[in-house]
Amino acid sequence: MRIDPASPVPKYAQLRDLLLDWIEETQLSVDGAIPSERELGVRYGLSRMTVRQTIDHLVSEGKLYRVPGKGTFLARPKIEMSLRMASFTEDMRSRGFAPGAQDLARRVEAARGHVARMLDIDTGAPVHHIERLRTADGEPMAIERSNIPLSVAPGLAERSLSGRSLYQLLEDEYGLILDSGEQTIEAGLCDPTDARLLGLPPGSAVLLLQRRSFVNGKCVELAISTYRADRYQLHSTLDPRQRG
Ligand code: 16G
Repeated sequence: MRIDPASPVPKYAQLRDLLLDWIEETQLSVDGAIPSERELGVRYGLSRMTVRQTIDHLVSEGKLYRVPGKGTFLARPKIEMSLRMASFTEDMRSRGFAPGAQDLARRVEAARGHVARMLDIDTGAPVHHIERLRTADGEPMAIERSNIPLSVAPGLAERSLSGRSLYQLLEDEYGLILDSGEQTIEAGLCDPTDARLLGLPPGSAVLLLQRRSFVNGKCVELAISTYRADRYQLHSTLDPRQRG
């Protein structure tokens, strides 16, 4: 395959496709090196600047990473975001990662505006606010900010969550088995505080998730979470029976 100078597709975009094909065909392993910018320029008859533009795009998409002075390498594949009711702990375990949680903040506060509306409780009603940095094999993946009405889990503030699953605790200690949920996912940019916690440059792309979980129609958790967009992707199966 060659670069087509007559194509309306810019050369850097053609090289992107060629490079991705090459990675697939050679079954390049994770952390495997791609050819140097000079080699790619010679191989495809492209200027160094065009090659750099292609690599820059693939790096910002999280497909490749650079090591200064060493070269450019294939990044790990992204994790498919679970669209099930699973807890972070279950999700990570099912993928072979060790789940972790670092407490960032825990307090009981009066529900206001959006939180009260989403939990369907009175303004001013007390809620547990729990902020945790979630890790997989020790690597920061997400920041989860959960709001749980005090009335559904009294005494939760005194229970340690370190090394423990929140969903498991709700089930074991309060008999709360989540039976339905809804979730919205949107793109966002990471603020400096979250960026530092997640080990990302400020302003990096993130996925913003809002999840409501229910037991018998009652909302027991509103979680507003920030997930690393360089480590997660969404995947869904498409059911043709649902057309129209
Ligand atoms: C999931 C949930 C979160 C919940 C957490 C409990 C999102 C998008 N999803 O990550 O709402 O608090 O699981 O995990 O935030 P745990 O049981 O491992 O503590």
